[in-house]
Amino acid sequence: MNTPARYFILVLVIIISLHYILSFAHEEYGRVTSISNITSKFRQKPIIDDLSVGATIPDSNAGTTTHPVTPSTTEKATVNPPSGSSNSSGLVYDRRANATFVILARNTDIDGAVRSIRDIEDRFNRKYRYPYVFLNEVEFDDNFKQRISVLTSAPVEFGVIPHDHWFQPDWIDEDRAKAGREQMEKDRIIYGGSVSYRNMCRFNSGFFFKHPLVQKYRWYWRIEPDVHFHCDINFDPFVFMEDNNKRYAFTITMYEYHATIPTLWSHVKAFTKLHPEHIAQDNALGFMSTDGGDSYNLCHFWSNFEIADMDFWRGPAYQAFFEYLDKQGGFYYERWGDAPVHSIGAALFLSKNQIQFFDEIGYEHNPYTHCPQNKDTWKNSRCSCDPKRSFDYDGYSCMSKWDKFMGK
Ligand SMILES: Nc1nc2c(ncn2[C@@H]2O[C@H](COP(=O)(O)OP(=O)(O)O)[C@@H](O)[C@H]2O)c(=O)[nH]1
Ligand SMILES: [Mg+2]
Repeated sequence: MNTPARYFILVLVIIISLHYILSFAHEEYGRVTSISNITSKFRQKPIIDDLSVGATIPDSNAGTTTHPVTPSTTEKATVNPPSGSSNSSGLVYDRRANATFVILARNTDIDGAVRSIRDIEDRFNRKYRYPYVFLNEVEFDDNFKQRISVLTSAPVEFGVIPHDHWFQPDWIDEDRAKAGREQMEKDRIIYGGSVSYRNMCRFNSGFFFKHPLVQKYRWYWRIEPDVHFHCDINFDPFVFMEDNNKRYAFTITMYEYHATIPTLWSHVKAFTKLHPEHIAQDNALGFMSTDGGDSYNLCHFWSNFEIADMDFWRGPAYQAFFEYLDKQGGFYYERWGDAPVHSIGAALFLSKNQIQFFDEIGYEHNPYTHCPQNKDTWKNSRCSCDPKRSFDYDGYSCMSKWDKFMGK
């Protein structure tokens, strides 16, 4: 062996010996320089592989859009496994939106709430770990809190709704409200005789986004007890909406019962006359009215599923709209639902391209299911629903009207 080769081997032996001495002497040095740690650097970035490199999700408004995963106002993820129940797959995002799930529920809704959270965790949130906020007009009991908390390692908060955000206001004429309820019961209108259902509709229309526990969030995904998510959701709908200037998203659209909102549209028209400044350019009014806004065709987005921007509800246009409608008393004298109120607000104050239909999200709320119509989505997302039985083109659905309106 020549002299340079001898020196080389000597230096190598010294380096290897030093490495072993340091590894035994300093635990941290040993961990950082372990083979498994070094190779993991090359294996990392499990980030939604199929999206971060420009995979596409179909956009009902604009054909096919690339889903960009670029940093903006969103939070950087800490890709630390959760303590305790860490899973092997870990998290799959590199950024998140400022978003939360919001679930309004009663203590008696616990079994249904468990089923919904199991579904959304399995199909989406175990990989994203967005927080949950549960709201109720009374305290959630310990059983409710415990049974929900074991289902997720995401943060979960339970809140009580402020009295005035829930209960029928004093200025409502109770005799008139009662007469309205009795009439609706006689007419066999669903929830026609219920005051609590009316409280719920008014709360969802104008107050949930003001709750102290949701103040810190911009985006929300509404979930109800006993709903089902039938497909893997392999992208982050919040980030998609943020990146594509969307502010309201739905999966099912249908007709409202006219008997629950007999005077709503006349109040909407009065409001638009008073406040034309709030009406958006290129709005979606044409989806709901084919005579320039004179009459309402009863189409609305089914609000038990919603992903939307709370800053839109908190903004001046929707705030003025809600306050105007609330003063008319129709949440109690009639039975105005949060679905038509949100939908009409979105249609008037957003541009139509800010409203997103998520074909990709297989969703069921009894008795209707939306099942992805795109074959690749259905297959790649391992959907458990039957696309042939999707509600989209049922006679009671407004989907074909939406497609036509959006020029699809
Ligand atoms: N805390 C509370 N939640 C309610 C009440 N009524 C309805 N909800 C919730 O409001 C949502 C809509 O109610 P639901 O009974 O599902 O109405 P539907 O979907 O229109 O048939 C669900 O999340 C319910 O759990 C109530 O009186 N108190
Ligand atoms: Mg429901």
